Amino acid sequence: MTNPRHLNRRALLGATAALGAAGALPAAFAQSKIALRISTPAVPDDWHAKMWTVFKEALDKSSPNQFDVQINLNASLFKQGTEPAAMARGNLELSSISAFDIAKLVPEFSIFTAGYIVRDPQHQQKVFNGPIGEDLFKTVSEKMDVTVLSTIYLGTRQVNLREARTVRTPADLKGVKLRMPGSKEWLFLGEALGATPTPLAFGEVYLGLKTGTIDGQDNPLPTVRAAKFYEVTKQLVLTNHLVDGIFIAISNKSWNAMSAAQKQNVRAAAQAAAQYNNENRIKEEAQIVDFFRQQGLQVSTPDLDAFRKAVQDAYAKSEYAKVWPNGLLDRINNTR
Ligand code: KDO
Repeated sequence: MTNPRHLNRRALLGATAALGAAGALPAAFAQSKIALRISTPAVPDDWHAKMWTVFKEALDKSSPNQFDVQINLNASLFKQGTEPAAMARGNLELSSISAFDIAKLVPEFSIFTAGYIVRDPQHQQKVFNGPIGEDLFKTVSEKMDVTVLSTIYLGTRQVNLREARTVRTPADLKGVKLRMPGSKEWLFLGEALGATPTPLAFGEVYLGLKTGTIDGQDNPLPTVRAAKFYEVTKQLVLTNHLVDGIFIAISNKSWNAMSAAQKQNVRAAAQAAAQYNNENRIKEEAQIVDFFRQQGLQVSTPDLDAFRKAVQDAYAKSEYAKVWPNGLLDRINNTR
């Protein structure tokens, strides 16, 4: 009988000799692939998690054997909100960063953390894919050492409560412990909505709702479905308070080391991912409310003028608005 160990060794020696004769190692063996580590808190079933597979497939097709795309979901590589620092230090190549992350280092970007400014997903894409985005992303690159590649529509944020209550105006959210992600920019938004904001990482929200350490949370409806928050809440209040965006960004260290052709392919892959996410999310948002009703949730619409006025007033009076460049709000409003 042939000893399989010998066979394997012989086969391996033969293969090595053949490679030597050919004079070059295939790229996969030559350790020349550029590692692109991605970290995101997104849950697997959300569109901004699935979009990374679109990114990877697009890049594998346009640049075969050049990139090793590693997708890490559920904040398994870096904690939510720590990705920009990890990218600046060169410990992470790619992530989707929020306006709130950016506002910490580029204060004027806080205009996009304010409620009721961006009107809808189309408005958002026009703002960020036009001159306003171009200017701001230049500053982001200078101050954060990351390059923004595309704008992802995360969805329109709504209030989601553990126990049903009547909510017509922000005053009706008084005392409600509303979970927000953990930064002062996020907490301010919760406060502007009339609630008592409570910081918590995204990965801890389900349990917080289940056990009652928080009374509610805010997120876009596709995320409420994908993260299964509907299992532990009883009401959706359709406040439409933030047309939210995240931005696919790559560390400048990695970006600057790429050839022009590689840069073009990476950017195209990020744009394909954005298109996939944006189309699917917009389609889902248009018909998702029925799903929640079927799950037994109450879905209510508050006095939107009252919410808009309270939130806009809170921002206008805040320290944030003081650093918004003159004319930026008008330029955003006039983008059509
Ligand atoms: C959240 O923590 O509520 C949030 O929606 C904030 C976003 O900026 C983004 O980090 C998102 O979570 C995660 O990608 C999970 O969907």
